[in-house]
Amino acid sequence: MRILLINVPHPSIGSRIPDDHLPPLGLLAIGGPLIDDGHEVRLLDGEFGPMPTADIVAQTVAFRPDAVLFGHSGSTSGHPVIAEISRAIARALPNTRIIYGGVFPTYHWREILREEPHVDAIVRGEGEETIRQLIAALETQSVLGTVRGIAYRENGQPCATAPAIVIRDLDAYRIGWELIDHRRYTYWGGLRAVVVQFSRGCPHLCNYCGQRGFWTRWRHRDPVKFAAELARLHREHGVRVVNFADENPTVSKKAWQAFLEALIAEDVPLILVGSTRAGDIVRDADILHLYKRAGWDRFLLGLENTKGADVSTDRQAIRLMRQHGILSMATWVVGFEEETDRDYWRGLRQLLAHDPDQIQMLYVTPHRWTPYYRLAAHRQVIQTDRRRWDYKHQVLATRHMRPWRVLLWFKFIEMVMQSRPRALYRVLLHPDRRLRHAMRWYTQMGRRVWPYEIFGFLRDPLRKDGPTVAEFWGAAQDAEETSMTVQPGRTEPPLQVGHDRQRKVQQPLAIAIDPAPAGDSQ
Ligand code: B12
Ligand code: SF4
Repeated sequence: MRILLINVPHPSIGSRIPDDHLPPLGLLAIGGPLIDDGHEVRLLDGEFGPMPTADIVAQTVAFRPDAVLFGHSGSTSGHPVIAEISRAIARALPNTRIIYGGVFPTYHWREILREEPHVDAIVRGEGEETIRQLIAALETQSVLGTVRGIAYRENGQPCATAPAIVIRDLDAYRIGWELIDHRRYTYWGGLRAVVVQFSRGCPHLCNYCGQRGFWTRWRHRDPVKFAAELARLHREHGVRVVNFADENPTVSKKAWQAFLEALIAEDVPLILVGSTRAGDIVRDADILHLYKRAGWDRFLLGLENTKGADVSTDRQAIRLMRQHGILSMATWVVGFEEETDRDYWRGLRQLLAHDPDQIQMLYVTPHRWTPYYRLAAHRQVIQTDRRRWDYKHQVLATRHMRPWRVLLWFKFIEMVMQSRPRALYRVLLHPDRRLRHAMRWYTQMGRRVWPYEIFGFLRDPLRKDGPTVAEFWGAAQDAEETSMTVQPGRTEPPLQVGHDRQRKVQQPLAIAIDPAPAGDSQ
């Protein structure tokens, strides 16, 4: 089959502010297995430019694909753009199949299949094996109901098939790196870059996060093979920066140390950046020198209420990272219902005491598949443009503070944190040249984000009479999420096709049929 993967231009800060663009790992991850199955696969990356819809349609028509595949990592806020572009492509190429995957469609399949008749099928959960099966079924015109892990229409009604089986061996599916020209993709201020995943999932259960539900169980790639792949990307394609897509790559100290040692042995000058938990940094105090030798320059840490570590662990982690020459970027979430000026003041003081190198302020954004959604279901939505549900816009009203006041605090905290003497010293005079570059690059982006966000606040109308979260997005779906891991000893449920309306208890998104505990953690 001729298959076109489309990465649409995303309207968010993460896509529009930096001059850099990272490769769309999710699409490359499904592209590799499809190429290996003998399909002719291309990637059209609309983030460059950004490409107007008309150009994307014209290039798609020129390729004459049998199937067009959509997915975006900024999934919820990217959906309106995917809806618009996929509709336009379906109009131009009515016989081409439109397939959609990723986090948002995984959970919003019912609405999408009801409201967007041009979408033929949705892949739910991790896509590598499922897309192979789906394309094979389309090619041989088999019944789609036999393909696990998809949603489609049967007799005009949206329905989902049995959950896909969790991929046990992540090394069995390769990334379709040949789909990109590495010279186009950069990060960290113009350095050639890739996004990779060492592991999938997370064993923790933070209530606002959907990682555990989506990936089902924590798994990791073979540490030595993974290090070899990074080294190859450097040697053959000149890649300098590796951005880890893992939420929690360090869950297993044993596997992580094996990876660090393997990468050190490869002796490649890579810059590694990603996220981890403060508790894992403290746990790994004795091997942090290996982190640095392998190339780690920065970790993003969710502070206190966002990653479940306590305040002293957060502070200790930041201190340990500094001792080892690793930058800390702290995320701080605002917009909780009862917040007052006093909370912001306290938060600022706590951030100052933590003294992270960089901060990223975010607005709490309830996704329907997380337990937090139930807690926020009654809250009033003030931002009904779904493209703005990207953590960088206030989407929910708070009881005691008007949105302009929240924004003032948001910007004030950022300003204090980035312009205090210690931060300025690190930006201007950091003794480590690599880290000085990183600090300067981030500060430059911050300077561009500021007017963008303030202009956006003035431009985008906020609703005073908005719906509640439950009215806006519909019923909670965390039951679907929490039922995703099959307990040891339980067997695989039978394959069945059913319509969502008749189902009271949601079916799991994916099942793990291996009863071993997640990964080889700890
Ligand atoms: C790397 C990353 C980025 C990179 C993006 C690089 C790139 N070009 O993709 C950068 C830093 C630029 C970024 C920016 C943003 N990001 Co981001 N990002 C991530 C991160 C850390 C990893 C994403 C990833 O690559 N995962 C690994 C791949 C393999 O998984 P995947 O994309 O889900 O794909 C798999 C399946 O979903 C499925 N699949 C996906 N697409 C498709 C398509 C088809 C057809 C099929 C069949 C299957 C399929 O198969 C794939 C393989 O199994 C996640 C957090 C996380 N750990 O997941 C956040 C995350 C995806 N980002 C998020 C957000 C909000 C954003 C921004 C909107 C932030 C902002 N305000 O600017 C922007 C959006 C712009 C953008 N370019 O993505 C949210 C999305 C939440 C949501 N539900 O919408 C996440 C989940 C973070 C979070 N904790 O909430 N991001
Ligand atoms: S927020 Fe982080 S630690 Fe918590 S469940 Fe999500 S990925 Fe895991």
